[in-house]
Formats: sequence, structure tokens, C-alpha cells
Amino acid sequence: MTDTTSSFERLDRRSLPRVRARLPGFDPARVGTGIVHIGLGAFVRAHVAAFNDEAMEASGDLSWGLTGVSLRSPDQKARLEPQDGLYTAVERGPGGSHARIIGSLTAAIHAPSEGERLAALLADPATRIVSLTITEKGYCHDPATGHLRADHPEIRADLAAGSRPATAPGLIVAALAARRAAGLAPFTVLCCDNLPGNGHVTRRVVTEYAALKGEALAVWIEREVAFPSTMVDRIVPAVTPEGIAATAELIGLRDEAPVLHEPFRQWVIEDNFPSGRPRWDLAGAQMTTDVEPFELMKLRMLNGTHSAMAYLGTLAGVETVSAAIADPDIGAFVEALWREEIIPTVPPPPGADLAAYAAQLRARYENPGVRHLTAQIAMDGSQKLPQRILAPIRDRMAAGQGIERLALVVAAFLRHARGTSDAGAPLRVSDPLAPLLASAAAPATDAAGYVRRAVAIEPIFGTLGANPTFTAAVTDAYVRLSTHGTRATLRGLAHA
Ligand code: CS2
Repeated sequence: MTDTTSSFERLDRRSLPRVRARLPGFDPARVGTGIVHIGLGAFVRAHVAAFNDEAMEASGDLSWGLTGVSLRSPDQKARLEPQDGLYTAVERGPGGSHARIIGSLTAAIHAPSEGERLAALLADPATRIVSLTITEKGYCHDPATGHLRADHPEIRADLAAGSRPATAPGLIVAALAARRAAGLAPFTVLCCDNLPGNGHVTRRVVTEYAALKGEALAVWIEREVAFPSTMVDRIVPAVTPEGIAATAELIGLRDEAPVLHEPFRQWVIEDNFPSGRPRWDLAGAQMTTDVEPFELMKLRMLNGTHSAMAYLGTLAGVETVSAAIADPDIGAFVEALWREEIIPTVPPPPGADLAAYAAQLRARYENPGVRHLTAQIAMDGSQKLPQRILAPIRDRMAAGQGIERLALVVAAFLRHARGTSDAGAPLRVSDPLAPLLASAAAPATDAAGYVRRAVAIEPIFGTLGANPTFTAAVTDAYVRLSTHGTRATLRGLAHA
């Protein structure tokens, strides 16, 4: 609780009539649970849950409420439970701030302390979809190959006899095994993370985990369970005390769990839900048979430039995406990166104009109402770079095209991993493969030695590290960044 909000009455079902916000067009007390969502962060509450509210309003079918599950922290549950699961979604854009109350969150579960409750819910036939926003690292896979890491410490712990699963693959397989044993139909598993072919990746890690538990179960999952792919998009920074205080001023009640997001949203979904789904199509979701072109466009054009701004921005001392895109050096670099090196690798999805998409992304980045920290996006780079930056590098090298700018993003990631900005300020490095990156830097090697050792980390770079063109381009960029600093390097590129 922040001091400035303590004088406000708390948001809950009783205070709801007094809130200054758009209310759900249904009675939240009548919503049943049809979806169990794992990974109860800000994103799902601003995106999937908002689509759900609108789908329920438009269809009148209130059986598709969503119970959110946190795999680690009890924080979301502690904030949402006293509010009866209600919270505010604050849209911030050029037209000002608009608040609406989301009513489709039926409960919040903290998996480590409520294992039995969670298992019962996953075994309930009313649960027809299990959706996921657990971030890239939550799949416990090898980012370069997409296969489950059987040597992952948490996967090994989950596989140990008698243990209650703590990872998402472990939980899903245990729940599917229970449904199979009870003769029930499985639920559909819906991945909403930024991975290419995200349904396929999820299917692979789940079936590989199941195979480690027993062949028959893996075969049943392979045959019976649907894993539709999706492309999700909405910029939703982590919630801060300032966001909580601003929400109280806006709605006149205290909400400890608001989400603040941009106006834009997109959801492209492969329409493969054997046990049914909410009418997300009535809320503007695009139902399709082939999501991959949309994913590729978004991962390379949005997430790729996000990561570029994250590493260049943190090194140059630029704190937010809106400041980075407005920065003459970084903004010009992002434009050139799109035009020269990313767009040529993206086959346009049906109806898309990639230059217009880039212009729209630029306007979204410029939104000053959404304070998206470059340091937040910089986290977990080892899990993000393969699909965002290394995949277009591979495509370009295969076509004999240059990779100067993309290689600079890789070099900036490797500089960021050393934990110091251009001005000598400490940078927080949060990445599951940080120990591997640190050991590449450990012996007091020269820049070329560090880059050579770092790009040999196969879980990130796969076979790219053995490619001399790639290694030379990254080394050259790394040396320029460390000798001249980020700004001078970007200016040098502009004049090259
Ligand atoms: C960002 C994404 O943190 C990140 O890595 O690139 O969370 C991005 O904001 C979303 O994918 C936008 O839809």
C-alpha cells in the first residue's frame, strides 16, 4: 500500500458502484471458471482477461471466467483476493487515461502453497482451457532448439518421485495424467508467450516431459491435446507504486492491482479448441488457421527492436522506450534496422503492410503515458535473442545479405551482460544463462576472446558461433561499442 492511496476506500464488489470507471457488462459474482491461466502477471490481466470480459459481454456466456495461478510469488493473490478478483485496466494514450474494471478473474491461486486446490481445479471438467504467460524461460527449454532441457534443475526436481510439480510443464502433465486416469477429456493448452510457433514449442516441451514420465501418457497427449498457436500483442509495463497512486486518483478507490497499458492490442489465434472457447472473435480477436506469419512479423519487428532499444538504451543511459525512440541516435538506428535488415526477412502476413506496421510501432513506442523501462525488456536476453535477432541474422546470412545492425544488437547484449553502462553505472543483469555469460567473461580476456567464448554458448547461439562471418561482425561491433561508446558507434553507422 502506498501512503497517497491509504485514504481511499478499497476496490471490491461492495464498493464497485462507487468506482469512476467503466463497469463489466455482467455480474462478476455469476462468472464461472472455464480457463486456468498460469502466470498471473500484468500482461494477461491487460490482454487475455480484457478480451474475455468483452467476449462474455457480447455472448452472454459467463462460463469462461479465468482463475489466475502464480507459480512463485504470493504477491498477486495477496493483492487481488481482498478485491474479490476485481482490478482496473487503465488505458493510457494520446486521448488521456480511461479506466475499466475487469470482472472475469474468478480467483487467484498461489501454486506453491495451494497445490491441492490447483490440482482439483485442473481436474474439473469445467476447466476447458489452460493458458500460459510464463515468459520465455518458463518453458524450461533450450532456446536455440526448442527442446525441453531434461537437465534443467527445476525439471529434474519435478521429475523426482513424489514431488509436487513446480514448473509449468510439470503441472500441465500431472493435470493431463489425472484427467486421462479419470476418463475425462483433456483441456486445450494455449500458449500466450512471445515464442515462434508457440503452440508447437509448448506441445514439444509438454510431450517431452510426459515421455520422461511414461511413453503411453506422451502418446495420449500427442493424440488428444490441442496446442493452438497465438500471437499476442499489447505493451503492458510492470506495475509501479506511481501507477497504483495514479489509478486511485483516477477511479476514486484504492486498487492494489491495477494494470496500465497502451490502447493498441492484437490477438491472432489458431482456431483449434476441441473443448470450446470464449467468443474472443466477438471482442476483436483474429481467428485463423495460420498464426506463424503474424508471430514472425511481431517477434522480429516489435520484439526485435524492443530488445535493440533495451541494450543500446541501458548502455547509453536511456531509461524508457519512449525516450529511446525519441533519441536521435537510437531512433534513427531503429528505423534503419527495420528498413535495411528486419523487414526484408519478414514475409507479410495476409493484409499487412510492413512499412505501415513499422510506423505504427514507432507511434506506440512514442506513447509517453506508458513508462516501459529499457531495463525491464533487457531481462532474459538469452531466451529472447534467438527468435528476435538471431533468426533474422540466419536468414540474411543464408541469402548472402549484410548483418551489420543486427550484429550490433548482439554486441550490445553481450556488453550489457558485463553489467556496466558506457558511463560506468552498474546494470542489473537478470538472465537464467547469466552464469554461462559470466564465465565467458571470467578470464581477463580481450574483447575478441570474450565474444568468441560467448557466441560459443550453444543454448543461445546454436551453430552460429562457428560461423566466421557472424563472429567477425559481432566482434567488430563489440570492439566499436567498448572503444567509442554506444552513441559514437551509432553515429558511425549512420554515416557508413
Ligand atoms: C517486450 C514484450 O519485455 C519484452 O521483452 O518486448 O513484453 C513486449 O512489450 C510485448 O511482447 C508487446 O506485445
